Amino acid sequence: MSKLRAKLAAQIPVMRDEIKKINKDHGDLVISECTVAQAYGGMRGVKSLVCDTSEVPPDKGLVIRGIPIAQLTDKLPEEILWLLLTGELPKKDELEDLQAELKKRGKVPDYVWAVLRAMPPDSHPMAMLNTAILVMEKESVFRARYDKGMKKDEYWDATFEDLLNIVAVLPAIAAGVYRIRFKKGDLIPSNPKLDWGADYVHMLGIPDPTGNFAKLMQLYLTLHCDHESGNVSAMTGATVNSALSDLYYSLSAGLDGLAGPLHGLANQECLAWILDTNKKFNGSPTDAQLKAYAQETLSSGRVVPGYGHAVLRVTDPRFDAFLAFGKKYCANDPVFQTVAKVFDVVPDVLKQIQKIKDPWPNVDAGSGGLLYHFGLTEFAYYTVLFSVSRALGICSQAVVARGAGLPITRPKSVTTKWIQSQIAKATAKA
Ligand code: NMX
Ligand code: MLT
Repeated sequence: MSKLRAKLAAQIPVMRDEIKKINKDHGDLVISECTVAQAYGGMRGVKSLVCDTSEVPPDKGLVIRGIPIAQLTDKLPEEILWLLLTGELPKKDELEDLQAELKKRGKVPDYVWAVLRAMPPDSHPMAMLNTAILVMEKESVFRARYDKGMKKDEYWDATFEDLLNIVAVLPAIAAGVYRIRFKKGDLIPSNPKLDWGADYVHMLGIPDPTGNFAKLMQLYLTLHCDHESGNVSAMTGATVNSALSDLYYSLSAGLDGLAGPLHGLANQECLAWILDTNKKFNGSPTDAQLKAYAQETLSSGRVVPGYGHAVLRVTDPRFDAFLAFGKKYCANDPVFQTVAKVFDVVPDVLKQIQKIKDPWPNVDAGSGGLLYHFGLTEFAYYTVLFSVSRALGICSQAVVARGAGLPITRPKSVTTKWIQSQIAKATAKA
């Protein structure tokens, strides 16, 4: 038994009993309400999900198992995966055990490459990634065991098997998507000596003479790993998984949500906006030019990508981490300089618009300029990088949810007529 599985096998029954007791003793305690505006407004702020892998306090940003993300920026993604699942950082031997386990499972089935090569050459990289994950569904340990009558308290273990198998092959698949979609030549075989993130960098095949691109990717893969469970991709993945659709189905579905421009695709949109700005003004714009361009974007009915958030009310600490990286490694790059200038200028523009609740940058405002600097210039690919990292969170959330024995997700919808009848009743009483 791997060390991580052994740890989970010890923790999960305790967690399940704890949750049972909370429900039995305090199941009626009200923790949230839902107003009409929230029902029509994307359920913003309604506390109706439980997620133990991470939380996002609006005034702090991402906290993973009690540790703010700013304190985790030097960690490897494998360490983060262990932390998400168990609430602890792994010891050296535990980390090595997990890394060896992932290496053992790293062979991508040949049919995945056949499917990816058969896709239209102008397919979006996210459609390719999610198709590759979905086409591997036949490998699901969960489905195989379920078909043989697996018991409910074993669901987490089969989901964990799927997690390991998916996480192990994801870097090779994502690198393959890059090389096939952007015609970069042959696939590059995995290097068994490298850790998970470094191997991904190696398989992408982007020249990295200074080693700084690899450093950026380590940071990138750590920063994007999880963001509690109310965001579109996590909530979708969790909902699909709650129907006992296995992780191949649920991760692929969740990442379909990440491919939207208001969610993970904002990183692609954001870099496009920055490059347009530099093009329009023949290089880094002045503050006044930038302000006018942001206003023009807003008055044309578009969003300023990379800015705003449904939960955060401060600068995203993940953006801060990227900004600090850029200042250290590519301070003179004109694209990075524009990214930094947008941060100086745009929040004040957004603050003028009353309806915008968060004028500050989110994670997607900072990443693209850095990737571009280090030679990853195909920005339609950026959400795939986000996905490789976010798979750690979505898959961990599923293992924890199946461990907790959570039921199928099924909230109640109401009709507009019903809401009108409630309004009539409330008005009559007043
Ligand atoms: N530019 C222009 N308008 C904005 C922006 C922005 N950056 N942020 C919010 N608004 C608008 C929003 O569209 C809404 O307008 P309307 O009522 O006409 O529909 C209004 O302000 C109120 O929105 P909020 O309550 O502040 O934000 P909400 O929680 O609805 O949405 C986002 C959150 C993230 C979807 C929104 O801020 C946005 O569209 N930002 C730009 C896209 C982006 O960067 N997304 C990435 C999020 C992070 N991620 O990786 O997923
Ligand atoms: C994320 O990382 O998922 C985004 O910041 C979106 C969110 O949390 O709503």
